[in-house]
Amino acid sequence: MDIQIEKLLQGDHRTLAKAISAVENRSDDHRRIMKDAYPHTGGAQVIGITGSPGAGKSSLVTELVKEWRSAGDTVAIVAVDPTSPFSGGALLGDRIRMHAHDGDPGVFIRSMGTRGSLGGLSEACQDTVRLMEAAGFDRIIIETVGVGQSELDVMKTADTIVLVLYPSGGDIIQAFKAGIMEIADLFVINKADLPGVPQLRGELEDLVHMTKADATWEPPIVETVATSGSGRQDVVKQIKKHHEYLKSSGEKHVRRAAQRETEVMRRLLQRVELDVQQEIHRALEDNSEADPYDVAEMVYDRFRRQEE
Ligand SMILES: Nc1nc2c(ncn2[C@@H]2O[C@H](COP(=O)(O)OP(=O)(O)O)[C@@H](O)[C@H]2O)c(=O)[nH]1
Ligand SMILES: [Mg+2]
Repeated sequence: MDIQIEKLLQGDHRTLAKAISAVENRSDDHRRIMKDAYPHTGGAQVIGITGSPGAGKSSLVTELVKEWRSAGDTVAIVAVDPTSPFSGGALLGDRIRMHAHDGDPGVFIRSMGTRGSLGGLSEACQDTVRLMEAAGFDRIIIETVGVGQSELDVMKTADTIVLVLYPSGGDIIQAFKAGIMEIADLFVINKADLPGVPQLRGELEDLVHMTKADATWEPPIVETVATSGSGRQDVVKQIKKHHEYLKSSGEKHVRRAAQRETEVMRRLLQRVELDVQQEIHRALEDNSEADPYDVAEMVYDRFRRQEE
C-alpha cells in the first residue's frame, strides 16, 4: 500500500482513509506516513465530545457539522465506539448522510473500535487526528463515550472538551467519578425538551463551582435539543469562544506542550514494556526464591547496565 503524501495534503478522502488504516494497523510505513504528515499539523481546532450512550452526541455532532459547513468550514470526525468497531460510526455516518452531507468533500467520517487498533486507542486516535489536520480539515471532532481510562486519554488530546448530559439523572455522577468533570470546557444539557432541566443545571453549576473554583475559564452550560437543532448556534459560539481563549491566554501552547510530553512518554513506555516483561520473566525464573523488591531491583540494574 503506497500512500502519497501529496494527495493526502490535498485532502483526498481515499488517500486519507488508506493512511488511517495503515496507521491503525501499524503497517511498515506508518512511521514514515506520520513523520511526513507531522509538519502539516496543528492548524485545526480539535473538539472532543463525550457523554454516556444515548445522550445525543451523534445527533449534536450532526447539527454542528451543518452549522460549520454552512459557514464554509470543513469537518472531519472520529467516532470512537467502545462496543463494536462498526456500529456507532456507521450509525453516525448514516445520520450525516441523511442530512445530505453524502459526497460532500468537506466532511470526512471515520469510526474506530476501542480494541480495534494495535498501538493503543489514544495513539491511533491522535495519529488519525493528525492525518485529518494534514489533509486540511478546519474542525476535527472526536466523539467518544466517556467510560474508561483510554477514552479519557483520548479526550485529553483535544483542544476543547465538550460533555453532553441529559436530564435523566445518574450520568452526572458517573462523569464526575470518571474525572471528565474536571477536564470539560463546555457542558451541553441536551434533550432540553424533556423535564428535569433546571435540576440538572443546578447540580451541574454546583459541581462546576466545586471543581473549577480557581480556573480562568469557567465552563459555560448550554441547553440544546439536538433533534430539532435548537441551541446548536450557542454551542458553536461557545466552542469558538473557547478556542479564542486558548489562544489569547497562551493555554493552547501550554496544553500542546503537556500533551507532547505525555505522548512521548506513552509511546516510549509502550515500546519498552515488552522488553521489560521479558526481562522480568527471566529474572523471576532465575531467582524463584527472591522477593519482589529484589527482583525489581535486579531488572532495573540490568537495564541500567545495558545503557552503559
Ligand atoms: N427528546 C430528545 N431526544 C433526543 C435529543 N437528541 C437526541 N435524541 C435521541 O436520543 C437518542 C440517542 O441519540 P444519539 O445521538 O445516537 O446519542 P449518542 O449515543 O450520545 O450518540 C436518539 O434516539 C435521538 O433521536 C433531544 O434533544 N431530545
Ligand atoms: Mg453516538
